[in-house]
Order: sequence, then C-alpha cells, then structure tokens
Amino acid sequence: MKKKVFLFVVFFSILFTPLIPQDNYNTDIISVDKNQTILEKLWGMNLDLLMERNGKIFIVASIDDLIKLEEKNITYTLETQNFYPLKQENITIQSGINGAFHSYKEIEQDLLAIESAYPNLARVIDIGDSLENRNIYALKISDNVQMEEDEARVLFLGCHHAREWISVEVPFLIGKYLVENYATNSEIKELVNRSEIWIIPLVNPDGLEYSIHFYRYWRKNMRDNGDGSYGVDLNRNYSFKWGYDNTGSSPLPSSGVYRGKSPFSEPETQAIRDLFTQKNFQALITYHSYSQVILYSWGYTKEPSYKNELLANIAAEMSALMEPVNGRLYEYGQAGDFFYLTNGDTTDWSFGVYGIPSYTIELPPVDQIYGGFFNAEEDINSIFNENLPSALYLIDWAIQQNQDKAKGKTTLRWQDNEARQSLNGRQDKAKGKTI
Ligand code: 0X9
Ligand code: CA
Ligand code: CA
Ligand code: ZN
Repeated sequence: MKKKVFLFVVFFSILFTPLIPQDNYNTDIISVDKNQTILEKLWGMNLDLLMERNGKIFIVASIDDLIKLEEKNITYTLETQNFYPLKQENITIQSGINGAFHSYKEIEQDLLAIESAYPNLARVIDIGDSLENRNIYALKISDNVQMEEDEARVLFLGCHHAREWISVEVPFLIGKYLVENYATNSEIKELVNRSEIWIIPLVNPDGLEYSIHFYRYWRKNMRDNGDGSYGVDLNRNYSFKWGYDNTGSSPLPSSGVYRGKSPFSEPETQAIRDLFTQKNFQALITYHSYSQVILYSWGYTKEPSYKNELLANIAAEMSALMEPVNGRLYEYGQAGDFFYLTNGDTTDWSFGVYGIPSYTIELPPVDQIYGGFFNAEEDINSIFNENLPSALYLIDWAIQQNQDKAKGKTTLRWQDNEARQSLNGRQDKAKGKTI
C-alpha cells in the first residue's frame, strides 16, 4: 500500500476512534508488522492507529479490537509495558512541538509573563508539585492581588486529562482576557475588583508532557502503579463517593478510569483539595473535552441533587450566553443522567462537600467526527470566545451571592431572570444523549 493510502487509513481511524468506549475502558498498545497483507486486513476495522515506527504500526486496542485481530489472524505484539514514562531529562523543551497549544514550560512562562505585566492584578502561586515534580500553578486575579480580601472566589480548572489540550487554553485565555481588558472595560474592571478569580490551567502537567512528547492519547497522570501500568485518572481520585461503584470508576490500575489506591492519593488532586481548605470558593468550572456540553452534579448517580434547579438554571444561563457567539449550542444536564456515571470527579466533590455550583464544561467538538481530542489551532480563539461569557456570568453570580450574603438576603439573582424561562426546552433535549 502506498504511503498516501496509509496516511488516509490513519486519518480516518483517528477521526472515527471512539473516545472512551463506554463499557470497556481498558486499552493496550500493540504493534503489528507493517506489510501489504496486514494493511489490507486493517482497513475498515476502525482501529485507533497511534503511529508508525521501525516498520511497525502501533495501535491503541481494546479487548474487542484484540479479539477482532485474532479472528483475522493478525499477529500482534503487546507493547503497553514499553510505553513507560519518559525520564524528565529526556524531554527537550521544544516550544513548537504542540504548536499553538501550551506545553508545561510554555504555560509557566506565559503565566509569569502575565504576573510581571500586571503585578497589581495577577499573581502566580505554586499550589503544589506533580508526581514528576512539576509545579502546579494557580493564577490569582483580583484588585489588590497581594491581599486577601472579603470577595467572591471563583475557580477555573483545566487539563485533568492529558490529551484534552484545549482545556488548558480556555482557562488560560480567560485569565489573560481579564487582565488585558481591566483598564479599558468597565464591566471587567468591576468583576475583577469585586472578586478573586483563580485559574489553574494545568492540573496534570506530567500527563500533558507525556501526551505532547510521546503518546497523544494519554489521559491519566503518570503514577507508576507498580504492576507495569501507569496512571491514575485524576477525575476519579477526589474523595466524594470515591469508588462508589465500579461503573463510575475502576479499581484496575490499567484502566483509563482507574481511581487510584485511595481518595486523594495523587499530589495533583491533593493540591486542589488543599487550596480549597484555604480559600472559600463560591463556584467552579472544570474544563474538559470533548462533547460541547455543560454538566453538573450528581455524576455518581442519576438521582437529582438537592440543588438541581439552581444548577440547571445557571447552566441554562451559561448555555444561552454561549450560543450566540459562534452559533454553537452547549447542551446541559446532570452529569450522571447525561453520558455515563462517574465517581470521584472534581465537581461531585466540590459540590458534595462545599455545596458550591460546580460545572464540567466539555469543550468542542461535539463529536469525534469533528476531530475528537484534536482541536485545530485555528479554533482555539473561537472556543475561548464562546466560553468567556459563561465564565463572566459565573463570576458575576458569585459576586451577587457574596453581596446577598452580606446583606442577609436569600433571593438568588437567577430567580429574577426571565431569560431562563425560554430555555426550559433545552434541558429535555440534552437528556438522553449518549457518548
Ligand atoms: O469522564 C470524565 O471524566 C469526563 N469526560 S472526559 O471525556 N473529558 O473524560 C466527564 C466528567 C463529568 N461527569 C460525568 N459525565 N458523570
Ligand atoms: Ca513547587
Ligand atoms: Ca481584591
Ligand atoms: Zn476530561
């Protein structure tokens, strides 16, 4: 087969690769010899082709894929063990390697640049170290940023999952936008003056580096599980209902949704937990990709939470503000009711323990047919643009909460808003969607 044809196969396999097979999270990396016969047999099998190296094709394969390969008499070699983490000293910092997306060093540099350009508004805080000793950075944005004031606090998180590169960019760009527009935009000035906005664009720096330099589809952190497998799913490692069942997370270290040995076993989730003990956040958004949806608790059960109406109403407002920007509709709904169950995720913990509105925003594309985890560099800005109004809305909501609390009021701002009435239809539409 000609190289072009092979690239074609790779391209379409990537396009049609299921993101996380719903009932089979386990994948292995295997290799098959690259020759005419095998290439022809592989055609149309919908495999997740990873790369070509030394005359072999590497494939990310589920158990079902392995069975299919065996049925077609294709011999393969298990390679998972060989995909151990790169030693840190072997990683060369090449800023261009993941293009316009940020690497660890690039986000570090750009956060520090924001801090030095806006010393009164922005402060970079190292909130903890990853397993491989990278810093987990938070960018705090507020007036009198060196002081701790009695202000609303909102948290934006990115990149729990290594391969979801766009989820670094959106919270980072929100922070950048706030400081750059502070002087000229009175609305932004007001929001920044009355709140503390905390941005942690890269919760999983080790995983991101591994995804950039070695294996694009990496999801978890880089924990050596001691059985030849690597990685804990950081979005299954929070303590609320941790390990509630084996559907919402897995006890198996090799699983893509491995929950870890114990709640908060990972330094990356510990860093978030510890920040919460110091700062009383009023709301949070954690960015993931892909699916183009807004999700809220519960994720561990289909039962609605005790604040379901509030969570749904804020989600409706956010969705309504996002759609006009580029015409992309973010459906919304209760996480556990929407795609699949999760336990030990960020939002069930922050909502379950602290009672604050907490959202998972799955950024575009809406479907793997439109690229899955591979967002075009050219789309970074439009995705940020449509996410900005929802972020500002949540900050504003938190400010109102703070103010109402101070005045002893109980009325919530969203209850006055008529816009949500027109949105009630959206929720039904959102339900029933499956990954
Ligand atoms: O599975 C996850 O952790 C999130 N999706 S992703 O494809 N980015 O991995 C979704 C978490 C939201 N919770 C539920 N859907 N229950
Ligand atoms: Ca450190
Ligand atoms: Ca302040
Ligand atoms: Zn994710």
